[in-house]
Amino acid sequence: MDIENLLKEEAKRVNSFLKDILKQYITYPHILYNSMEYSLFAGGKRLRPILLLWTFDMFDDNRQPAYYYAAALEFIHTYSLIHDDLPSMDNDDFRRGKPTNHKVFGEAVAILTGDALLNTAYEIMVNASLKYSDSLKKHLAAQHEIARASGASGIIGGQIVDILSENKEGDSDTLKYIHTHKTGTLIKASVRAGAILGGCDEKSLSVLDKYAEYLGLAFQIIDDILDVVGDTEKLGKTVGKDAKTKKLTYPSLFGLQAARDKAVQLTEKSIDQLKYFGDTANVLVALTEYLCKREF
Ligand code: GRG
Repeated sequence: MDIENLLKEEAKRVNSFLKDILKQYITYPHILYNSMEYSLFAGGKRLRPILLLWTFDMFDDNRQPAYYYAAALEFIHTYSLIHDDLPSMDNDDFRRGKPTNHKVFGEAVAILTGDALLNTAYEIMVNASLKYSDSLKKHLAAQHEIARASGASGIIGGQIVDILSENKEGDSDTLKYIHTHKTGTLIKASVRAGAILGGCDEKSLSVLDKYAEYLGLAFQIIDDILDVVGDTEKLGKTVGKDAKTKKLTYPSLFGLQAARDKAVQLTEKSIDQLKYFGDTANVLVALTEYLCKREF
């Protein structure tokens, strides 16, 4: 299977949907539209939308409703990146290979752009549930997954603990909290929301839960490793920042080799879960293998 090409094609479809939907929700003020567009189309991998769509595909063939949720996830993810890069947070100059949003539009517009992306995501999802009101329960359940993952007990909780752990002696429980909340929670919500919208049964959902938990952890550990050994140009963001700000990461707590071993082990465990679905999960297996092969 040519997974790189499949991902490219899928990202193109997601991008085209994102472009259309952005115009439907905002045209004025121009600076806000330009700023939202700038960060949305600065070159993300579209991992969360693709996870949602490919999980959805395992249970349903009519993708149209799922695209709205895929877009909402990317809006929320992009907002979190813009806010994470702000001077009061990680103070980053580069993201997705381009100057960060506040470097281009200024801090006030960057904050408001994040707010606008977050709120528009909910507008998109609520409108989707009104459009497909015969499946209202599935839509509300999917929205609940995404809202929970984006909220206090999701990425925001993870971000707070992450910030408060800088320059401190860390421990593995705190590290696990940061990883599962800052990163894992939105990845898990992407998989769960896709499965729920597709109408999956309880057993499948609990298998996918485990799959996504292992995947989310592996993904963040690899991201931490790449911050040590990666290439700024290839990654599109400044590497070496975690060490500079004394962040609590898997390599800083356990060393690089242990981090590599853990990432491989978690990837294998996540792929094991997918065996339950047989060939239906082939693309998800290929995607999971591919993510682990990001150069580390
Ligand atoms: C609520 C402000 C706020 C933050 C929440 C998500 C988050 C916490 C911060 C963003 C920064 C960060 C390093 C998060 C960890 C998750 C992660 C590895 C994000 C990068 O995701 P990719 O690799 O990025 O999917 P692209 O650019 O490809 O979309």
